[in-house]
Amino acid sequence: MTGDRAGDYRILHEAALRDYLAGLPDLKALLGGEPAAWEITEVGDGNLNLVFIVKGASGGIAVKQALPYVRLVGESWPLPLSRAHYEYLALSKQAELAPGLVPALLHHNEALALTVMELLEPHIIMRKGMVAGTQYPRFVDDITTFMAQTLFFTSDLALSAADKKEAIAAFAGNHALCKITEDLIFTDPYRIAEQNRWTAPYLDGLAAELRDDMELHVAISRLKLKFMASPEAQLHGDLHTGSIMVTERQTRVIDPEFAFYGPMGFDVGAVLANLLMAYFASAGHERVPGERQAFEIWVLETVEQVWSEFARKFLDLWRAGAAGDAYPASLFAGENGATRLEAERQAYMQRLFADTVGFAAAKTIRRIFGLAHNIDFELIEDARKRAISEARAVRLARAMMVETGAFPAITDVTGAARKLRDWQPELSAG
Ligand code: SR1
Ligand code: MG
Repeated sequence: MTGDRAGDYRILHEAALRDYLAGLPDLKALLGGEPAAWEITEVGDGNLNLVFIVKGASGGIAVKQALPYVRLVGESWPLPLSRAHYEYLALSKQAELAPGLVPALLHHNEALALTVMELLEPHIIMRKGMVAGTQYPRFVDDITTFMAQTLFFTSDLALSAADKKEAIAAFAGNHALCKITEDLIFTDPYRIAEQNRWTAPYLDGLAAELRDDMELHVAISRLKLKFMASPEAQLHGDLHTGSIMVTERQTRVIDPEFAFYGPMGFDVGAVLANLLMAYFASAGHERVPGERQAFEIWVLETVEQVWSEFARKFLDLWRAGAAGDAYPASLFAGENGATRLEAERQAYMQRLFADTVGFAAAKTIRRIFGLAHNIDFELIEDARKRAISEARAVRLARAMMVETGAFPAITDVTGAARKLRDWQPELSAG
């Protein structure tokens, strides 16, 4: 890590980036050839940062630089550069706990809010692949290893109380990013907010219903409080399919700039929500009825396996001997203790599943009525078709959030999704 003086920040566009990288011997050697010949392309399509791909005669790298504002909106929405520090911190921990599932870190400059990483090639953003109807056979095993390892080993089940509190403190300053989530996911979609948008006019009625739905307002507020006040583990914090790069044989989790200590169900729910949205969007991408059936079957199987494999791996880690200060072994001695501890583990997972279902619902509704949408739905050109897919997703999400107890198992979620696949919602006039 390079800890240049604060105040040295400047946005590095192509020429400045070339000069900067040319001054770093290791990266210069990795890229190879003359710096003047390096190919530099800005490829950032996320909401916040600049991302460059740099290719030289012998290799390539990815360079991410935080902007002092939200890229999606512009300079009117300032955002602290410190998020690059938290991203680096999170990525370093994830690399230690889930080796091979995040990009290798090659360089970090605190003052420039800039990180250089391994170039992931030929990986693509998973969301793009799913829009195209591609199945990813490695995904379940990789993402469940990533989540089980990063969540378990940063929780009180694995850490001493002192280490856990130090870790919470290390991320506490990332509150501006948490505030984005608190506003955009847990508040704005349920009230009139300038930056909300939806597929109008078809979803105008549904948007108005959301604003009057007091059961939903209670449910989302409970989830918001859980998000704000439950530092269970180090979260990725934005674990959607746009934060995952894949090939059919590899999975890499990127972009943990929203990392903080929060409720585990927020990460697991993010993965499930984005798979479910890909499922509902799929009908809108069909050119011929039924042509994406195999993909849709795979998506729902994946939803089921993501939960079941995550739960299995998490429990295996716990049973293998948790060294954390929670559930002291001395209180669970003997056969009776072992039985009670196992029952407690099952209850823990049931509670985590309920959180996951609620957060998955919140993650779905924000992508349909809030500021930041996803290409799963946005690339459905026919607005009426898009609204139908979105309304199906919202119907499931509302039930998951308000009647969470009606979804005690992951198959209850996939069963309900399957039933909504061809449901015809009433749309507002258009
Ligand atoms: C203003 S940032 C909007 C969204 O982009 C990120 O990917 C997060 O999901 C955030 O909520
Ligand atoms: Mg991101």
